[in-house]
Amino acid sequence: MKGAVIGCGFFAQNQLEAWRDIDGVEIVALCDQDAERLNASGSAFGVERRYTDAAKMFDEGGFDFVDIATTVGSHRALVEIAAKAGVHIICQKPFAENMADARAMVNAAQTVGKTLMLHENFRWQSPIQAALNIVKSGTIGEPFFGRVSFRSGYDVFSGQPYLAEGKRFIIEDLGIHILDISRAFFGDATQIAATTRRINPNINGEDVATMMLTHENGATSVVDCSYATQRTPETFPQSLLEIDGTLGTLRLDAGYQLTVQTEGETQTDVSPPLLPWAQKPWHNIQESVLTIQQHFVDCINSGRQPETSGADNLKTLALVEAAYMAAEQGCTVSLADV
Ligand code: NAD
Ligand code: 89V
Repeated sequence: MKGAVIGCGFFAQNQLEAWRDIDGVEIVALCDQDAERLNASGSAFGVERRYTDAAKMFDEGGFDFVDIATTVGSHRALVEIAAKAGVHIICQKPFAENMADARAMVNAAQTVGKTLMLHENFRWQSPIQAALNIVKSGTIGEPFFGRVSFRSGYDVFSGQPYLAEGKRFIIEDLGIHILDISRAFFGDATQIAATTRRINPNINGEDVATMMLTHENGATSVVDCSYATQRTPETFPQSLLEIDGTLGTLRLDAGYQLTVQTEGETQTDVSPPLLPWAQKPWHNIQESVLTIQQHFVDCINSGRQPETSGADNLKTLALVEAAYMAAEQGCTVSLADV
């Protein structure tokens, strides 16, 4: 399978490393508007075909899929051009700047019968997968309450300066992952309430968000996110879990410690492996990049839809939009209205 990557910035380096680890995949072309970044990645990963213009790269073709690793403002145009070129597509989160764009992107891929997967990797982190397997096995019975929590004081702005600039920050960039984890455990939501705060005076958007979701199956989940939390241990980038089920509870605590209490108690270290190209503390995220990209390849090869397909991710993006509406209006928002 031959691929092309658009966007050779901060996070794409992980995607390029992961592609190198996947059997049967070769990245044959790279694109970035910034020639310096393009050439740095081209040299580092030995990719000769390099473009500063995505349209030109698609005109010349010669690849089966494209991996779009640019920031959100370019996603719709790039997905549409990729669909027109008839290739399978991976697009980084956040999917789009609004629901109308995201729906148009899903339609574009469906019209040409190509796979569109969102690079929504947090649910693929191995500690989260370990917890999901236990919940799905029925060990703790029917889950009726959950808390998915991401609280940190880690400086994300030095690596990703654009995160300090936007009017929206934590729900759109990080909360989107944590809301998606909640969907993976409890299914789709019917309504959401939310509060937001900006604690860091040097950024434009909110850096604290607390959300409460009601799920179709009757479960309630609390999704809380903060980049203003100074505490020890610093848990970046761990998502912590507390899940109550009818037969017991599950907790994923700091340091990747997974505890299951039913009649007895078991504690397991579910720390992610440190891949040869990964660095702590990012290794948890980096491993999930490899896992989700492998999932994309497996889905294409077997004709399945990826778990985080474009159509699926519309529901995660709708939660983001609804959370902002709920926080602005001080009310509970029904997902049917988004
Ligand atoms: P970045 O700004 O470092 O890199 C983006 C690159 O895309 C830049 O080099 C830019 O020149 C290029 N680019 C933008 N528009 C383009 C276009 N139309 N054609 C060609 N090149 C174009 O950003 P980043 O931090 O790497 O983030 C990229 C995306 O990855 C964002 O959407 C971000 O939210 C996401 N991200 C995801 C995760 C994750 O765990 N899934 C982690 C970090 C970032
Ligand atoms: O995963 C992400 O989307 C990153 C970060 C962990 C910094 O929020 O942007």
